[in-house]
Amino acid sequence: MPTGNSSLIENLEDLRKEVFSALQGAGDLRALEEVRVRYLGKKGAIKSLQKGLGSLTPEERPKVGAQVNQLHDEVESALESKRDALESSALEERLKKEQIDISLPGREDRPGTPHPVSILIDEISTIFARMGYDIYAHREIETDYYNFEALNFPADHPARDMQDTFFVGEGLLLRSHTSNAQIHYMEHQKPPFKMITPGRCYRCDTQDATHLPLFHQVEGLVVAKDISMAHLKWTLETFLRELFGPKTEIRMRPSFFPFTEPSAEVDVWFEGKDGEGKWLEMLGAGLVDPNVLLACQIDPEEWSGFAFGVGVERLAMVRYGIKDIRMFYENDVRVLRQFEGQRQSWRR
Ligand code: 2NM
Repeated sequence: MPTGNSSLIENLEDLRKEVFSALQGAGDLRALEEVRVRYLGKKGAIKSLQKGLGSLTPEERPKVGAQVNQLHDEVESALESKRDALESSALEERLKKEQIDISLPGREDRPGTPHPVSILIDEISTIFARMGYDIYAHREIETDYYNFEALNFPADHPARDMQDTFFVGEGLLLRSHTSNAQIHYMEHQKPPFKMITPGRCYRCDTQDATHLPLFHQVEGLVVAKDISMAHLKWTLETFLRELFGPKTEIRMRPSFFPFTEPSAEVDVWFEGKDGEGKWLEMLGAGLVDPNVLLACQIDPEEWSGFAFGVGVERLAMVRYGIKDIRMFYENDVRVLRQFEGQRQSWRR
């Protein structure tokens, strides 16, 4: 550093120019910080000057000292205002970049719709509730006793086969029908009674257009005095006319189920669009076998009953014209959204 008052002052002038041009050139906060360290930092040029004041004569020291300090303060405040300017332009840029285009269309609020199987279970439950039936649900994981034995399925019945039922270990299986719920119900309820039981069932079927390993049933059971096939037929006709319209015709054909005697298949007459109609098999039904009542401590000499069962997916396929049962569970919203609020033509 040159000694002597005038050259030091000249040096100060050069330094001032240098600092201010560096400040001007700082394009962002990082560059500005570098400038600050270079001139005001511990080893910076202005700090070194302040330290060098000690080598001046006592006469020079106050005057030069004042000028160095003044330069220090000027640079400090210039730095500060430059920092403010850089910060606010950075903020402005960010706000511009993150601006929300309020002219864009909003995201639509699309709540789900009830599944067609749920719609049908609700409708069926409503129809039977209005006729005074209890709506009762029970377990899906069941013992052999409640799924087969109490229902009069013989030990060698094909429905008990590995092919037909999912065994889940420890003597438990996934129920193959909802009838287990009716055994539980009868163990706690004294006749007379009317009940239906909706729910999930499982069969070890290979999937195709009409079979899935999981499906839904609604089964009904009435136990009272002197129940006959006439009560059964009237009940199913009334139910199916509520569901499919007042002109609905049904017919019953003899059949076989282990838990009923006699047993029947119930067909419904459907008019096609082309004027051609056909009978479609919709339900199974019959008078409750005395062995089933006995298993539940109900005296078959005193009480009699009818029972029926219907596949909900099958009903929904007929009602909505769906040709493949798998469409119910592929979760394609274009399929599933069609049914909500769809009114049947005979309903007011
Ligand atoms: C059907 C067909 C015929 C039925 C029988 C019983 C019970 F518990 F009373 F024994 N529940 N469900 C039954 C009878 C079910 O489904 C096609």
